[in-house]
Amino acid sequence: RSIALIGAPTDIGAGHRGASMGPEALRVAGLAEALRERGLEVHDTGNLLGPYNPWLPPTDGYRHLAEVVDWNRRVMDAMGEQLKAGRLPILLGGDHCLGVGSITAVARHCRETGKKLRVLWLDAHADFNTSQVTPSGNVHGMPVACLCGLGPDALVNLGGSSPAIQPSEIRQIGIRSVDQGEKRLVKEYGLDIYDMRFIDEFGMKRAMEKALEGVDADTHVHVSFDVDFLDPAIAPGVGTTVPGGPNYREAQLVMEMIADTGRLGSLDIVELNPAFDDHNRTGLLAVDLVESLFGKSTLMRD
Ligand code: DIR
Ligand code: MN
Ligand code: MN
Ligand code: MN
Repeated sequence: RSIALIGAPTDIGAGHRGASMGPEALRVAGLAEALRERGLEVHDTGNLLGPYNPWLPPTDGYRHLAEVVDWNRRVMDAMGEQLKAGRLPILLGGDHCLGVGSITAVARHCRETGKKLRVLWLDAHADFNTSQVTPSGNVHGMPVACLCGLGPDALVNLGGSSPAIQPSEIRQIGIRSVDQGEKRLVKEYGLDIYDMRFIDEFGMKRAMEKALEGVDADTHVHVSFDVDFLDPAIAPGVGTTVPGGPNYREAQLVMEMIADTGRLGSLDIVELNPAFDDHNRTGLLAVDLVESLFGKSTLMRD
């Protein structure tokens, strides 16, 4: 299987500057080399070019919406191109607003190839805000809502048909920060969420079994890995840390159980922010976890 790395160096949707340095931090941490060691062919397509971050306050509930749309179009096109070429694309973000472009491309690919889609959204946040309820105007808090058809026209219709996905196609894991108005929307749309309370009570194994239920040979699994999913004690290099996240072993189990399905078809690695990191520790951890996602066992099974 051949892999394409797509860098999207922007923090256009984030509340802190620095996720724009994420792609290079992942490269410096040895992402391509680690995947090659797994026997995979890796094409680093380099970085996409997009607008600079003007760092302005929100207008009508959104910060930098025009620039966010611009970046997402580029991401959607690049992801779509690699999927069409039969490669497994890895988006190196960049903040999580780019999940709109990435997953819109993946959803279209699934429609064209007759595959079922399962999105696994690994995150501390539900990312289901709208311009009405957002506490910040930052679009990285809105991508799941946009994908489900709730958001500004330019993002909701990025791929030409809205909504890009159904709530039934997504599972969220690790959630522990949901804003007040966002909670209501998440319930209304019926999102399937394995939050930290669920994980505390039933364990990560059970959460992942449920999140992967129904994944079969005809399923394309997309993983959208927001690095703030991880507990800040092991992953300080993100803009919006939230205490009480999955520890190292739980995170490894998540990746290994996804790898075991053999159905991984695309991946986002987003919100890595080297400006908050400690000697690229979080970048190195992300690479370690991605190795497991691509089948490396921590138990020396291979
Ligand atoms: C918060 C923070 N829920 C917001 N969101 C995210 O501004 O919407 N931080 N996704 O990473
Ligand atoms: Mn996120
Ligand atoms: Mn997050
Ligand atoms: Mn490793």
